[in-house]
Amino acid sequence: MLNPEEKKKLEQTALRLRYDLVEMMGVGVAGHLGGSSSLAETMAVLYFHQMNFSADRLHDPNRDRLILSKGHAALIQYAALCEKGCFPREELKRVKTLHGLLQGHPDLSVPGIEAVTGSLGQGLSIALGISLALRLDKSPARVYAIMGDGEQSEGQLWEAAMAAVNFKVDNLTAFIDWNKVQATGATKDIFSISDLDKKWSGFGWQVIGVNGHDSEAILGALEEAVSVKGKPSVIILDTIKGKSFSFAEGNAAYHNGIFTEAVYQQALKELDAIKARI
Ligand SMILES: Cc1ncc(C[n+]2csc(CCOP(=O)(O)OP(=O)(O)O)c2C)c(N)n1
Repeated sequence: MLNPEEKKKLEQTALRLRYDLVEMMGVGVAGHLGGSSSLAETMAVLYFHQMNFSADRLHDPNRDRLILSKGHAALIQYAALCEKGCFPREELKRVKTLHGLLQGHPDLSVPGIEAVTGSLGQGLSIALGISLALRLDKSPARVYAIMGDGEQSEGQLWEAAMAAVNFKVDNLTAFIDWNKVQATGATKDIFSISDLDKKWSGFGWQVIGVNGHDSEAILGALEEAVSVKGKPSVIILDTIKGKSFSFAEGNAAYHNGIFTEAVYQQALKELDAIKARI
């Protein structure tokens, strides 16, 4: 569990990641704000507390791996990797430009990125393959995979879900960012997938539900996941798409939205208000 100082630090880290998101969004260019901001606390907990991951040991065979299966939310992973010192801050401003390091979806040329993702449904299979390889190597490393709730309609991930149970993989923890909105509207209206928890437990996974904006709760879920032996765990993060930006919360328009100058300024103002409180 976290002491008050650690908890505050993680909240401040999540806030810093959201400032980075605003910097990368800039003005007049589309960016995936919504599904990035819903993951700020999870990224803060994983990269800044949980994972054995360091910018100066990117090729350590025993590093923990994070696969962002919902690769369109790359901005939040770029923010975390930048804050970890994997590349210079100037790259944030060059995001999605022709000669920039950081493209619209995760790519292996970015220090700290472990897999190319963006075609939804594939990340869990990749994470499972890595988990099996690490087990063969008797490595203590753990693998984390983050999926979206809209992504749950992709068939391939259910094949990986069955395989992970078949192979009794317990060094793999998956997340579902249950933010209830996908690209063009509410997930339930586009491809309704009820009882996610029962589906995953029916497939044999340990299922843990948690408030995805509470760092301490996320950490508690991770501790539970690590303690489960002989099967994989999935943490269902109850989140708000666009969290911390009032105009974007629950709003599909900011799945891949564009900031005007006024909205950009409002985004900064809203983060400044949070900063004053924590
Ligand atoms: C195979 C595939 N089909 C369609 C898309 C286009 N697409 C990008 S994001 C998205 C919605 C994803 O929703 P969700 O998984 O809920 O992500 P989040 O809301 O967390 O951003 C879609 C359909 C894609 N990237 N890959």
